[in-house]
Amino acid sequence: MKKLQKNSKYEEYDEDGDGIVTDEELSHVKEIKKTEDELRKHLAQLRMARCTLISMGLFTVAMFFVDIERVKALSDISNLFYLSGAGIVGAYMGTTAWMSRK
Ligand SMILES: [Ca+2]
Repeated sequence: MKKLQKNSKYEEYDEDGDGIVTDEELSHVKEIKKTEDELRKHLAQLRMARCTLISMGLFTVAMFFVDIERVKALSDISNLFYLSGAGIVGAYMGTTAWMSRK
């Protein structure tokens, strides 16, 4: 019987832990990798949406402590900031809802 080398990177594919990587277990590898990739991607998007929401909140709070003159001068930029931030969060929520439909 063939065995895997010690500490082989393919050891994780032995799903039932009997020390033998069967053909059936190997056939699951592709699926596992795909799911892991999707999870990583989803986590990155979640972080991005979270950071955007938090920074929008912080920006709003910061506006209360800034002179009204400066707020007026920055109004064009802050409008863009809010719109693009809402776009990112909205796109995240939309794609998440659409993906989980499957
Ligand atoms: Ca096994």
